[in-house]
Amino acid sequence: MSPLITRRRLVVGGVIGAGALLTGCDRAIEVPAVRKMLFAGEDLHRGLQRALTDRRALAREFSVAEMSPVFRSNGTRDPGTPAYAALVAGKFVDYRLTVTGLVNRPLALSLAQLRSMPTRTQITRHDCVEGWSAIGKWRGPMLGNVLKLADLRRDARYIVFHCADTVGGNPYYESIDLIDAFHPQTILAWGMNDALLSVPHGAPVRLRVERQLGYKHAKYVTGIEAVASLAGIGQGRGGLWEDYGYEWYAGI
Ligand SMILES: Nc1nc2c(c(=O)[nH]1)N[C@H]1C(S)=C(S)[C@@H](COP(=O)(O)O)O[C@H]1N2
Ligand SMILES: [Mo]
Repeated sequence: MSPLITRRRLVVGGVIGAGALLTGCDRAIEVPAVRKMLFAGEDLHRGLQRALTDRRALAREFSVAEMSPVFRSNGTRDPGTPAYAALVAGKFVDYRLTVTGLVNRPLALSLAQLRSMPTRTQITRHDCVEGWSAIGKWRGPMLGNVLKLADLRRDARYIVFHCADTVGGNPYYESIDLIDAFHPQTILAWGMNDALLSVPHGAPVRLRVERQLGYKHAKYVTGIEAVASLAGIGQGRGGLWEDYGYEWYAGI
């Protein structure tokens, strides 16, 4: 069974719970009517969650003593492309993080520039949809400060993260709205557990968006794009895993 099918089954289970549709319904999500119903549930869930919790509230932070002795890596552990291998060989001196789209001042930031910005350090729990969690320490500039530097335009509504790796032949990408983008714990982490971010965890820069599930935390970020709509990027659902059926809003 491919990992995509496994994940798809998880999503169906997660959205509709232990209902009659749950048995042998890998393909149910392909049926337009079922798909519509599943994602109507998502809208309801999103609305309820918005009503019940403040999206600007901070995620819980932990003490050094609570950090996980082992923080596993998941998904891509090395993009493995010649371009990425060259960046690793050069210790990321040639890496540039581009900030493009609906900004008045497009940027191409080096790792040194990102590391010279004021940083936030936070010890948080990462929750993967596959059912594991780990507590780690992350360090990097707030995404909001990078967006201010780029002078985000008023018509921007979403921030898209383009990554150096592919999964199943498709480029990994993710997106968040401006509430999450300007949340104080949303950072572009270049440090993890008091060291530079390692290749398995997304070197040189990965997103930490602490009020969201693991797959939203894009690793190997090479480009940040401000957009008014998610249509036209990938399959248009806001992320690689979302294009396979995961929820775009994965708030925790
Ligand atoms: N570019 C990219 N980002 C990614 C992934 C990936 O495969 N590629 N996997 C996601 C998933 S499902 C999880 S749980 C976390 C895992 O982060 P870690 O490897 O640092 O534990 O990264 C997320 N970000
Ligand atoms: Mo995950």
